[in-house]
Amino acid sequence: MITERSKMTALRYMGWLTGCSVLTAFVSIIWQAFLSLQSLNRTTVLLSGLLAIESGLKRTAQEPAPRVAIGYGACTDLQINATEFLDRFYGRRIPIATSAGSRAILHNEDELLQSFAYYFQNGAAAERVMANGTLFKQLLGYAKVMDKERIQWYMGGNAPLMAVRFFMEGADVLLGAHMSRKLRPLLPKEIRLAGDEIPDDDIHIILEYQAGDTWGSYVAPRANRYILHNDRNNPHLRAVEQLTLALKEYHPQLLVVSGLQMMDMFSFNPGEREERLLQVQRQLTSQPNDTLNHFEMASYVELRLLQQLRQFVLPYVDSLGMNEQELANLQQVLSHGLTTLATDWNPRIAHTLDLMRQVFISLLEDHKETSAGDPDRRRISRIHVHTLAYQAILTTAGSKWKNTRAAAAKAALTAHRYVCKSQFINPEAVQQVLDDSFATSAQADAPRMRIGAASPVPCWSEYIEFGKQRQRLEVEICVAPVLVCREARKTAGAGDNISASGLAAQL
Ligand SMILES: *[C@@H]1O[C@H](CO)[C@@H](O)[C@H](O)[C@H]1NC(C)=O
Ligand SMILES: *[C@@H]1O[C@H](CO)[C@@H](O)[C@H](O)[C@H]1NC(C)=O
Ligand SMILES: *[C@@H]1O[C@H](CO)[C@@H](O)[C@H](O)[C@H]1NC(C)=O
Ligand SMILES: CC(=O)N[C@H]1CO[C@H](CO)[C@@H](O)[C@@H]1O
Repeated sequence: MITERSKMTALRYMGWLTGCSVLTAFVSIIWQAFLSLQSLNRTTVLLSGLLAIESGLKRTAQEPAPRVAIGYGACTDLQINATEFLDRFYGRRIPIATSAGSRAILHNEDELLQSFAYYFQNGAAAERVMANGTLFKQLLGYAKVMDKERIQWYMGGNAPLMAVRFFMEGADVLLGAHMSRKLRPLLPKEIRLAGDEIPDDDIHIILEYQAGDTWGSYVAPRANRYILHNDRNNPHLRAVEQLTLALKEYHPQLLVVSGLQMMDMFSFNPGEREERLLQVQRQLTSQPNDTLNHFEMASYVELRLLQQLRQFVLPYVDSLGMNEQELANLQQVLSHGLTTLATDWNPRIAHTLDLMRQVFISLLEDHKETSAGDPDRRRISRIHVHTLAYQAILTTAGSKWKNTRAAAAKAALTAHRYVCKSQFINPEAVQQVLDDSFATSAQADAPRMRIGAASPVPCWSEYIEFGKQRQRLEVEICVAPVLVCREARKTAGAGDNISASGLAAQL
């Protein structure tokens, strides 16, 4: 039997417990609020820092617009929600993601689903050839029966997207591309076009997903896209010759080469691809030495094509732009003659910087070995790597590239504006991915840099050693934090906007 007294004790004890948990909850709410306020405060500080650096880039009315030329190709992008599309048309057919999914060329539905699973679970961007024209048409047909609000058509292709971004940054732009009468009006009329009118543009199917989207048991770790194409025009770089001709008159400060990832071997007879790449090389080498040449990397899967880039393109450019996947891949090709599979989607800054140094050194060494016999070769002087969380730009000290810090800030802001689809940056919609400081290399004694109110975009100088004689070259490196959007709206084409805005700031 329970006595009155023990009842009282129990009640008192419970009251005390309740009091305790109320207090705990209260403290934890305050603590959460404090933490989120702190992070909001930090975001606001970084944002105003980035905006202040960006505002220093305004050109005066007297300064002539920089002239930029860009090749090659254009297409129409058909953007769809990846998981909705696959669930609707392929239902329960969810394969096991294995490295077999990394194949470059797809021939049937099984290969498509395997390949998508592989990249989706890694959150890695991918661009693949659907060699089966029947299946590609079928997929387009499927997309078209989806609700009108569910699919979106855009102008696509690296070259036109970069061209528009350069134009928006105030440049005078020449674009080398063939386009249909339907596509041309989507390009600002001020952009000059070197290329023919064609009846139909190539179409790219862009399967987009957000961080946390699920497909079967797979969960995407970050927002990204998976691109499928079956191009007839783009692989052949049909506008190269017309652009070369137009360049003679145009004399740009910057020539950008992009879109070469479309040159899949399945589109060519033996020897034909080398012929086309040789045309690109001729275009690059026919530029006067006051035109800077830039090559925009992309997702390359075929080792042979990467080796051909090393032979025909890389020796003739001053600058390279790429994302973290493309950097890892290029580093593997240059150092070990291999390609990599999908890598970490959010690599540490130290790791990315080390890969950038390795790529830079490989290219300097290639240059040193071969430039004596070929005066047209250029020595690399700029590498821009964009990742979800930061922008890193390396430039040779004393080179023609101006404003490296502002270029990194600009690229970081463009990344945010693009992915959030908003010109206005709302600190509450932003997620911090970076810590307050980072190591500049994975080596044990590497200095650390702080990212904060005093330096939202840390920059520093260092010496890069290369060659057997340990030659030294001074470089400047800047790293800008990206204010990552909590809810990604659009990722396809982000790289084009980001790279172009960084380049425009450096002319
Ligand atoms: C191409 O795709 C169609 C439609 O899915 C399929 O029936 C056909 O077998 C595929 N062809 C090859 C060579 O795989
Ligand atoms: C796709 O649709 C699903 C379900 O309708 C949704 O949860 C997901 O966030 C969407 N993804 C994108 C990229 O819009
Ligand atoms: C650039 O080319 C001009 C004319 O061909 C030449 O006189 C000049 O020395 C070159 N400049 C450099 C930096 O190579
Ligand atoms: C935010 C941002 O820069 N978005 C632009 C990216 O480029 C396209 C054109 O290629 C513009 O329409 C976007 O406004």
